[in-house]
Amino acid sequence: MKIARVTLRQLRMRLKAPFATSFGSFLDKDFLLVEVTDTEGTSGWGESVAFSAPWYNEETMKTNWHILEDFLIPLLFEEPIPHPEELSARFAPLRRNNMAKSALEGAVWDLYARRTGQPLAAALGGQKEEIEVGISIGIQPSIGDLLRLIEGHVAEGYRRIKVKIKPGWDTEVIREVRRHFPDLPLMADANSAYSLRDADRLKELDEYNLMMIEQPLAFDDIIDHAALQAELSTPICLDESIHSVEDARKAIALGSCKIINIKIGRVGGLTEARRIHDLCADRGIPVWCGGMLESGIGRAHNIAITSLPGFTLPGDTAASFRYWEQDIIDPEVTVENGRIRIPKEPGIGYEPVRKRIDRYTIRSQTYRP
Ligand code: OSB
Ligand code: MG
Repeated sequence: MKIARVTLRQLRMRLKAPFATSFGSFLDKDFLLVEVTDTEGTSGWGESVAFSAPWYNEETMKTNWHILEDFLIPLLFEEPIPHPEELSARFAPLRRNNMAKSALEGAVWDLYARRTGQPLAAALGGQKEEIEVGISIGIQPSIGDLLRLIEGHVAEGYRRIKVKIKPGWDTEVIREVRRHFPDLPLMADANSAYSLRDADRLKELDEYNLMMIEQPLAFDDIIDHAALQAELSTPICLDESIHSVEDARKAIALGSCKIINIKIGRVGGLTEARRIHDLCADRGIPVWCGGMLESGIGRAHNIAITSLPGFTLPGDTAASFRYWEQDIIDPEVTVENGRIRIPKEPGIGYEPVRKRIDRYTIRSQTYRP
């Protein structure tokens, strides 16, 4: 593949409802889309999952723009791309900035899949016809609000419910959820809100038969998580702490987690996400695909990677309808009975709708070799 141009767009889309985590709340979502077009006029699309502020990790939409414009896009233009798998090595001399790398790499994967006439899922080696998904629910004003939301999402068919927790919104909340939904596949995500000093409080969660507790301790830690996992019967799942297959290998070796949440953006792209999947499959560590409140384009990439066999637990890829009045892809992502059908069309399998994308675009620029 020879790339003729790359277009970066900054979009702003309003969520249907604010989404609150232990580190902050989202309503307007600013993010970047990447469109790569080859010399034959075929386009591929990627999404950066970096937020507008560095509260999940150190990247932001603006640092992504800078890294893409000044470093990654020039590297893309340097030489033709025989296969998207080769980009991770081409980008490796640049430290981290994984979400920027992933946005561009994802666009090239989509382009490659379209050019070769296969769904992105198949191009990655995925064989599932459909995937099972859960849903992540933000921190609510009251436990009553949370219970009502859970009831609705259970009725919609979601396969498991994830509840965000933080100090002051944890054991009592989980106890009430469990009391109302005794058999619900349930998990909690702390987004790094605790430290080892809270071990006793976290141990109380062992009573509620959670599938896992996600990233209880610091965003950059795997040592304390190992100490905590030794004390907990609930499996720990790492999110923020895992940026690469090497991080995953070390965390597994230390016993820092029993499950890994794979986010394509956090690990630098589809190729690295697949490497982590392969390692975990080899070590008997179940994985699932996390979410970053993506638009349809990022969502489509999540669906494609989840088609790999080691994604045995339901991920956070909920329907477009849950987040957006109108998504920017056609068709939108729909969930039936907690399942999403893997599209059969070439590439990401959902068509980006330019008219809608234009409506949400607040800045754009095109780069050529
Ligand atoms: O930790 O998984 C997370 C949303 C924003 C930032 C971090 C996380 C989340 C979610 C929502 O849990 C996942 C989604 O619905 O896209
Ligand atoms: Mg998380």
